[in-house]
Parts: sequence; structure tokens; C-alpha cells
Amino acid sequence: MKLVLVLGDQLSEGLSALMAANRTEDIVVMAEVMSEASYVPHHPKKIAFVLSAMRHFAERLRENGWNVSYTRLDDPESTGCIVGELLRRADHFRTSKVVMTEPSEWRLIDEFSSLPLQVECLEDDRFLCSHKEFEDWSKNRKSLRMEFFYREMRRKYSILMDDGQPTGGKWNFDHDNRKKAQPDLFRQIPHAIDPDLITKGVLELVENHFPKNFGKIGGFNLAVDRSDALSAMHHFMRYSLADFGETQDAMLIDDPFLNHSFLSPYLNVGLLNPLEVCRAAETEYRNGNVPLNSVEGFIRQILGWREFVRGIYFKFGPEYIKQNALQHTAQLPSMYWGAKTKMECMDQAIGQTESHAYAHHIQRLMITGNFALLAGVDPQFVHEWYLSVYVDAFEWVEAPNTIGMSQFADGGVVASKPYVSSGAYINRMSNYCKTCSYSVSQKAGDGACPFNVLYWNFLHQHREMFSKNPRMAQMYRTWSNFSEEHQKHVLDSADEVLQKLNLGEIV
Ligand code: FAD
Ligand code: DLZ
Ligand code: SF4
Repeated sequence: MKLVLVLGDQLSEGLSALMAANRTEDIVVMAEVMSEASYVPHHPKKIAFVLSAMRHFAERLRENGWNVSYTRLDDPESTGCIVGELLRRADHFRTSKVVMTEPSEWRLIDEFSSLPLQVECLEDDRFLCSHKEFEDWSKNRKSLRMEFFYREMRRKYSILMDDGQPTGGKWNFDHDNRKKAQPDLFRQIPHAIDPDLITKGVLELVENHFPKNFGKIGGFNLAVDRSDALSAMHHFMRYSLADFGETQDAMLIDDPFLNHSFLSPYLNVGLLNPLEVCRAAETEYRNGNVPLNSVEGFIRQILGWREFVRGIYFKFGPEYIKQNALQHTAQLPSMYWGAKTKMECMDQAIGQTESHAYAHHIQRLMITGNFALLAGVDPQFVHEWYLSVYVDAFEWVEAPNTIGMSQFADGGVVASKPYVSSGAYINRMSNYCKTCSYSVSQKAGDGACPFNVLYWNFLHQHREMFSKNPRMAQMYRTWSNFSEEHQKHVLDSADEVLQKLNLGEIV
């Protein structure tokens, strides 16, 4: 008899550890534990989602004949951590044999590596690219670019391929995407599910145990089992996929989801499988229901970006998250934890994060990420924030996006140039600036958009590193064409904003 460990983000019936076990003899171990619920101050909706999904999954396993040994968060006998719970169950069932699927985070891989038990750790084959395949693809490349990786994945799974060629004759249809969106009261929001009794119990538990964590627990409406997660997927395919591409980069006041899927939580805990989501999207296209630019853009996010960032996380090892290539040291401004801000764009992105534990990609990258980078925040604080506040946040996917793509703290492994912009980009892609206290057209001085002054300040501060980058040369030429007086005015204004942030004053 052996123990089969199932972690909170391994809620898939086809999990390799379950496949290697015998349901009539072996014992499944699942544990709600404080160590996992508090390694960062998770948003209450994230904790509730994971715990409720774990409870539903345990029920499902029992219905299917498994013997499940389940620890609840408030179990007085609990040791409070997964390793402790595994040892306790091993002692109780008098066995030292454990089978598990590789954890998706270095922190846990490390903890399990020195257990006084016989642990068989299997590959996590829910991902579409194995560690070996990523290593083979990446090992002799000077730079790792997602676009080339993505093409390999399209070929490997024959997704959106016709006679060996990409469907529609091109790999990427982003040219047709990236448009501004119009407010639309009739736009469908992601599928919402009323909490059942199990979820209600979890919500109460989380409210009692984590009253101070940033984020609102009210209005919880996420799917917590596979069947509802599948409904959420079909809902997205039916109502939002068609317009996904065009509005992918757009941002609108009080429209947190636009045509995004909000499927990341389900993918990340294993309620949905990435391949089934990609295939379902392709079928919508083949059936003539949705345009190619939307389907290709959507599939690229999952088959391309999601697998690519996982490859980066495992290739570069536990040290990856500690990098700080730009040597930034500032604190994370208090507005990130809900303090007042006069910046409409930050208020919108952080406000919806507080309410829904969700912001879409461009809000994460070009609003909160962009601002933290321009404000010179220590990437460790930024990383901790993203890992805490989003319901889909697990380190393997969050860290390469934050440390790499958003903060350039890996020195350019994920991104070929830093994702920074002035207010002009935000104004182009959103309607935020119209109601903002700041003026997006003002370049310096009181009332100027903070993104405007911080943007030039960032380029100026990091000219050694970036002025030779061909993709940034134009910006440096523009800066050098400004008069010295104007440059000084901009840099002084940036200093004032940074001072205020540093002193905790409202910006
Ligand atoms: P959609 O826009 O509908 O996209 C479909 C799916 O594609 C997503 O569900 C997701 O699984 C995948 N996807 C899209 N972009 C990415 C990407 N860049 N990397 C990996 N997968 C992607 N994603 C997470 O799942 N967890 C995180 O903790 C996370 N942290 C991020 C932090 C920063 C700073 C940034 C810039 C991005 C982060 N992302 C993260 C990526 C992306 O923002 C989210 O996957 C996406 O916003 C989830 O919303 P959605 O399901 O509506 O996505
Ligand atoms: C995120 C999370 C939370 C909040 N709680 C638990 C838990 O109580 N028990 C558990 O097994 N997993 C939990 N998780 C998910 C783990 O943190 C996740 O498995 C690791 O971060 C590896 O990705
Ligand atoms: Fe954001 Fe600047 Fe626009 Fe205000 S003016 S919403 S701070 S980009």
C-alpha cells in the first residue's frame, strides 16, 4: 500500500500520480494547510477557490472509489504543512511508500527532496512541453523567443495546421488585433456559478482565518469542479472568443474582463487541460463560428506563452526569481494594497484586482507592471504582490511573467526590451485618461501624467543598458532631441513623483 499525494494545483483525474496508483489499495492524501495558505498573503478569493476545488475534487475521488485521507485547514491535529501531513499519514497507515506528481514550484520540490520516505516523483504530463523537450529546444539558442517555440508546438500538436503549413498562411495574426474597445452593456461576462454548500463553508472559513488579507471575498462565483469549469470554457467559446483578438489589448473603465476567458484559474489547478481548451477553440474556428485572428491569438496564449514561461521557470532554476538586473530598490507603493490613488488607470486595475482577484494581461503588464518598473520598485516586492493578489497565481507562471516579462529583472531572457510606456499608450488602448485627475497630454510639471515623466526618467536612468538596443534607439533619439531645459523639467517632475511615492503620499 502506498500514499498518493495530490496538491492543491493537481486536481486532475488523469494526474500521473493517480494513474500510477491502485484505487482499491492505495490512499490519496490531500491537505489544506496554513503553510500553503500563507506563504504570501493570498487574496481571500484565491484561497477559497483552491480549498473549495480541493474539497470538491476529494469528493469526486471518493465517489470514484478512492480512499482519501483529507486534512481540513482547521483540523486541530494538523501539522500545518504538506510535508508534515504526509509524514503523519505515513505514520498512521504504516507505510513509507509515496507516489506524487512533480510539484510545480521549486519551494515544494526542495521540501520533498529530503523526506525520510520512499518517494516516487512522476512527471507532470498535463503540460504540453516536457522539461526535456524544452531543454532540447532551448539549449543551443542565443535568445529564447516565444514565437519560435510556439511554432514548434503548433507543429507538434498539429493545431491550426493545414498540410504542414499554418492555417491562413501565417503563424500570427496580431496585426488584426490590438484595437481599442467600445463600452458595451451587452457584453457577456465570464460564466458565474453560485457557491454550493461546500463553497459556502470554505468562504466562512477563509473569512475567519484571513480577515486582513488584501481582497474582497464577497461575490465569489468561480467554478470549483470540472463540470462547472467545462461550462465556463463553453461559455467563453460561445460568447467571447469571436471578439477575443480585437479587444485583447484594450482596457475599459468598469469592464474588467472584456472578451478575456478567465480560464487561467481552472487551467492552473488542473480542472481544465490546456490541450482540450486549444482543441475546443480550434473546433469553433473549423465550424465557422469564430474568426482566425481571435482563435490563433487565444491558442498562442496557451500553447505558446503558458508552456514557454513554464519552460523558462524550470530551465533557469530556483535562482531565477531572485534576479534584479536593473538594481531597483524602491518599496511597492501603498496604492497596490488599496491606498488611494489619483491615477484612474491604477485605480481601475487595482480596484478590480481587489474585487475579483483578476486583471487581464495588458492591465498586469502595461498598467501595474509598467508603473512598478518605472517607479524602480524592487522586483521581489512586485513578484510577491502578483503571487498574492491573483486567483491564477502560481509561481511557475507568475514569476517569469513578473520577474522576466514585466520587470526585466532577468536582464532580457523573456523580453527583448522592457515593457515600459508613457501615458500615450494607455490613452490609445483605454478610456481611462478621460476621467483621470492627471493630464495625459501634459509632459511635465504639476498635473502631468506620472507615466509620462517616469517613462523618460527610466530611459535616462538606464541609458547605459538600453540606448544600444536597436528596438529602443528611436526613443533615445527623441529624448536627445528635447532641449536641456525640457529634459530637466521632466526629470525634476519625475523626482517629485518618486519622492511622493517614497513618502507614502497620494499620487
Ligand atoms: P486570456 O486572455 O483569456 O488568455 C487565455 C489563457 O492563456 C489564459 O487563461 C492563460 O492560461 C494563458 N495565458 C495568457 N497569457 C499568458 C502569459 N503571459 N503567460 C502564461 N499564460 C498565459 N498568468 C497566470 O496564469 N498566472 C499568473 O500568476 C500570472 N501572472 C502574471 C503576472 C504578470 C506581471 C503578467 C504581465 C502576466 C501574468 N500572467 C499570469 C499572464 C496573464 O496575464 C494571465 O494568464 C491572464 O491574464 C489570465 O486571464 P485570462 O484567463 O482571462 O486570459
Ligand atoms: C495555493 C494553495 C493554497 C492557498 N492552499 C493549498 C493547500 O492548503 N494545500 C495544497 O495542497 N495546496 C494549496 N495551494 C496550492 C499550492 O500552493 C501549490 O500546489 C504549490 O504552490 C505548487 O504550485
Ligand atoms: Fe493613467 Fe496617466 Fe491616463 Fe491618468 S492620464 S489614466 S495616470 S495614463
